[in-house]
Amino acid sequence: MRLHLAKGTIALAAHIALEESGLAFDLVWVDFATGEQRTEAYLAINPKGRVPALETDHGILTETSAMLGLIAEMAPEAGLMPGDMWARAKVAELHLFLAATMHVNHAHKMRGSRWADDPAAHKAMQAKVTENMTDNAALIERDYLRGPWVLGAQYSTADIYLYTIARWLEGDGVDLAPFPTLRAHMGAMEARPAVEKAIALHI
Ligand SMILES: N[C@@H](CCC(=O)N[C@@H](CS)C(=O)NCC(=O)O)C(=O)O
Repeated sequence: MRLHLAKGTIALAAHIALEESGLAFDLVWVDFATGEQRTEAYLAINPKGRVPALETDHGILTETSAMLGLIAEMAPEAGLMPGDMWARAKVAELHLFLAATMHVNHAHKMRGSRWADDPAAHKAMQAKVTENMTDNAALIERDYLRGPWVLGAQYSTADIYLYTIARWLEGDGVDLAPFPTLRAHMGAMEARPAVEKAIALHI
């Protein structure tokens, strides 16, 4: 498999999952500084002009949640997806919250032009980022993170996805002091060899 990725992005989640899986993969770095994600060559891989994109023997995937699910299924021995039906539903629930709500709230800081052309509107969107991300972190701390992992004792792709977005919180102005379980989760993630190996390439 081949993962197209950029530093500081959600593509870290698929990268960590690949490291955890033990599957063979290559990395292809996309240069955001030159706008490579919008070039014809990259749009032929991912017409959305975003990372990650995962090239597989079956075709190309362009959504993080789908990639995490595929990687977990391809490497069942890595134990990234619970066997229990309800636990899998809770993983899906958090994946969707992270993708559709929290990632979008974060994107209002740098990518306001997706939603408005008026610079004043961009400023107004940026002004909400800290508040929205703090609210999202509080919800996760209270309702999603059983500790030490999202599901309690069992590690899963939800932990990988959550960690990737949690890395953005301080930069978004969120004070992590009121979120001890989330802070412990980040520390536990960083103690995993696969995570350590992946994040070393994202500094
Ligand atoms: N729903 C997609 C979102 C992907 C996404 O928004 N990626 C951002 C980086 S975090 C991107 O590539 N942005 C480039 C741009 O907007 O030009 C996923 O979860 O994989």
